[in-house]
Amino acid sequence: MLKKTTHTKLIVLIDPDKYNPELIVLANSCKVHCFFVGGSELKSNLLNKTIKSIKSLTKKPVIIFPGDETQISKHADGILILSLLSGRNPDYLIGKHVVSARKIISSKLKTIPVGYILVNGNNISTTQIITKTEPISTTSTLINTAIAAELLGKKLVYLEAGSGANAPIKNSIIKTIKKEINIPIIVGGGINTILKAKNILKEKPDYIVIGNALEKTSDFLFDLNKLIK
Ligand code: 1GP
Repeated sequence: MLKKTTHTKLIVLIDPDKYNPELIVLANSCKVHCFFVGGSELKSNLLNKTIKSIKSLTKKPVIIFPGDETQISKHADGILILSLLSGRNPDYLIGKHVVSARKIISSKLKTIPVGYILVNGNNISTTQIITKTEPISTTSTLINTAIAAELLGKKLVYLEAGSGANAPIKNSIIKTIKKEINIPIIVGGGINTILKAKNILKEKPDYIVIGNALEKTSDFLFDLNKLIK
C-alpha cells in the first residue's frame, strides 16, 4: 500500500472534525495516492462516518493515521501503527499499542508499522504537547533514529514537522536520511504553499502528506496536481 516510489506521491490528510466531501471528489480526479484519516485531538467521534463517506466517493485507499488508541475503524483499508521514536514517552512507544492490540486484530485492518519522527521546526506542535515529548533537533540523532526505525522492522519512516508547522522538514534532512535507509520516507507538516512543495519534491521523498492547507482552499490541490508526476 505504501512502497518506495520513483516519483513522490501525494497523500491527503483528512481530519474528521473538518471533513469536506468536496475535497474527496476533487482529490479523486487528481494524482492523489491515498487518504490518511485521523487527528491528534478529535473532538467528535466522526471517524467511522468520515471513512465510510470517503469510501463511497473514491476507490483510493483510506488509511487511518491515528491520533490515539481509540481511532480504529474496520471500514478503512489500513492503519498506521505509529511508534513515536523521536520521543521517550513509553505510552507512545508501546503502551497505547498494548491497549489497542486486540481491537486492531479484530478490525482485520492491514497494519503498517511506522517509525514516526517528530523533527524540530522551531514551533511547538500539537503532537509535542499531547505526547509530552521533545522533537529531535540534531541531524545526527535524526539519522540514527531513522536507521533504528529500519532496524526495528518499521516499514516506513514518517518525518513530521508537526501539523501546521511554520516550516516543513528541511531538504538537507530528507536528502541525508534517504541515503541512509532503504524503507520509504513520508514527509509531512507545514507544506502549505506550492513553493514549499516544489522545494521538497527536489529530494524525492516517497510521499508527502498535506492536511491543513487543503482544509482552507482546494485550489492548492490543482497546483499540486501539476507538480506531481
Ligand atoms: C500532520 O504531517 C501532517 O501530521 C500534515 O501536516 O496539516 O501541516 O499539512 P499539515
